Amino acid sequence: MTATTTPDQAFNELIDNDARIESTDWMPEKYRKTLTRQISQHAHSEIIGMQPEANWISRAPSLKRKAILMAKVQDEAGHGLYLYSAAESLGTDRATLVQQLLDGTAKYSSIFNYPARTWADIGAIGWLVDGAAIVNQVPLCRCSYGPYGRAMVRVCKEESFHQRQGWEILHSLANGTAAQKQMAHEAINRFYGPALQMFGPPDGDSPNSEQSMAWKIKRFSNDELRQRFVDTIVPQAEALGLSFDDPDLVWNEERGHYDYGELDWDEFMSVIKGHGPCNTQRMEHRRQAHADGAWVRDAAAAYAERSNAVETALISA
Ligand code: BYC
Repeated sequence: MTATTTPDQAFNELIDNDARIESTDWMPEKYRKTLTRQISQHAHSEIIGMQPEANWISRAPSLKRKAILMAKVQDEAGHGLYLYSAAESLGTDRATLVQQLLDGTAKYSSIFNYPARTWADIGAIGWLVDGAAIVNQVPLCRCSYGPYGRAMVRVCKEESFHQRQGWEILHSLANGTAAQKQMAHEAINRFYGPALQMFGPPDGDSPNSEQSMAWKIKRFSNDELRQRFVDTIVPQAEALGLSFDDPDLVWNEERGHYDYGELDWDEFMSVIKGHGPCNTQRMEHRRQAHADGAWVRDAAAAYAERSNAVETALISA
């Protein structure tokens, strides 16, 4: 950067050189806005995503399974907290971001509006939902915005453990009784379509992708990542002795990838507009939890105020 470099030239130079933008750097308002949107929605997804699995903590089939599931759900809360911190570094405070979730103006991932009906669904969530999250988030470790990329490194490590625990649940069921194997089969097929939709709409219907890729927030398109995920899960399902019921899921020698059936995009749009099977339940639960936590926020604010007053008194003494 020279004395005559303008802030936007400096920004573009950092992007071109694959360097990081930090919170104190100048950035275009649209870059700040798109990142605040994506990171806060990612944080909301982690927090809402605790619900389907937390429902199963009391019904996990053994003490060991219960302890593992509790640790996973706690990890998701931690991911939400790192991500709210990363989003706040762009200038919007956490209370405002949380309010956007509570009043329904901010989205969270469509996948968490589906119920976890059986214990096998907990396996399917770990293997497929966390598996999809890993494929989406590994490239985000190289996101041009430093605080988001760095948060993703730890999140991805923890997601790997989550994915393994899901796979291990399914492995036990697939090698159990015929009824257990059937339960695993049904679970992975319930989550197959919704998990593929986690990557977002097809590229032609993704209004944010082009600019986000130019800014190196996203490194790959929605369809590229979805394909990468499909190519990963087919051999993994074979290793489990399970299969997906998608008749179009076949290896395409020419493309060197698996083809797969058209996803139900009308259903996806309906879910992200609030009409999925569990949207109402998820939001009611979150609003209640937020109201129940009011005394904790009030106590923390009162404590911070008192500490600041003591500090000011000491400085002026
Ligand atoms: N669900 O232009 P597009 C986890 C929205 S949690 C809902 O392609 P973009 C876990 C999109 O927001 C992991 N909405 O958008 C937690 C946009 O609407 P707005 C969650 C979706 O941002 C607990 C519109 O559709 N992961 O793993 O370029 C337990 C057009 O889309 C969805 C993340 O949040 C969707 N699936 O690309 C277990 C990853 N897809 O905002 C596990 C971070 C799209 O303009 N986010 N929309 O009103 C991303 O990578 C990107 O935001 C997306 C979408 C790929 C999701």
